[in-house]
Amino acid sequence: MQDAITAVINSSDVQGKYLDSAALDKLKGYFGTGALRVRAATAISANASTIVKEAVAKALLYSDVTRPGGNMYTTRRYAACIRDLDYYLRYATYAMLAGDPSILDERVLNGLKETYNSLGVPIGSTVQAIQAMKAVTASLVGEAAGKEMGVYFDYISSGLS
Ligand SMILES: CCC1=C(C)/C(=C/C2=NC(=C\c3[nH]c(/C=C4\NC(=O)[C@H](C)[C@H]4CC)c(C)c3CCC(=O)O)/C(CCC(=O)O)=C2C)NC1=O
Repeated sequence: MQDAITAVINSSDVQGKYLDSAALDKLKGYFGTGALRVRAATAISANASTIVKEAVAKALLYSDVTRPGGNMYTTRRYAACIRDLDYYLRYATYAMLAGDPSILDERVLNGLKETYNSLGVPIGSTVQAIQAMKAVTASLVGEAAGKEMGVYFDYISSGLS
């Protein structure tokens, strides 16, 4: 896993140089949003189950996936779906705190699309639910932090697509 700081330092180190002004600006931007990131993570962790529940209500309930024959039908599969959304929310929050998406590649997206395809989990509906979490989260944490979280929800969505 990388974060915004190690990413900037590694790329200077590869060139054997001190941080140049572009690298320092990146760090300044990251440090400047530190309090915002921590505040957002606090609000998200306190409201995680509500965020997931509202996203499910917006994107999945009363659609084909919850009807008999749908991939969320039966409590076991419904629970697996909720658990997956909770993973996406938690890992997007980690990535937002780190300011870097690498944790998503390593711990969430690696092999996920293949698993979903082999189990018949519909990727389109999953992406709709992730996008609904993005909207619900933004309304909870406000515009600036919502935009930052949106980067990582979008990263998961495009990694699945
Ligand atoms: C932390 C990283 C991580 C991820 C991301 C993860 C995902 C993940 N989701 C799975 C299943 C599943 N995922 C879903 C999800 C859905 N079905 C729908 O129709 C909805 C659209 C959607 C929810 C948005 C369902 C229903 C299953 C069970 C499928 C089955 O067993 O038939 C499985 C197969 C094994 C299992 O059932 O536990 C994995 C590995 N596991 C992990 O360890």
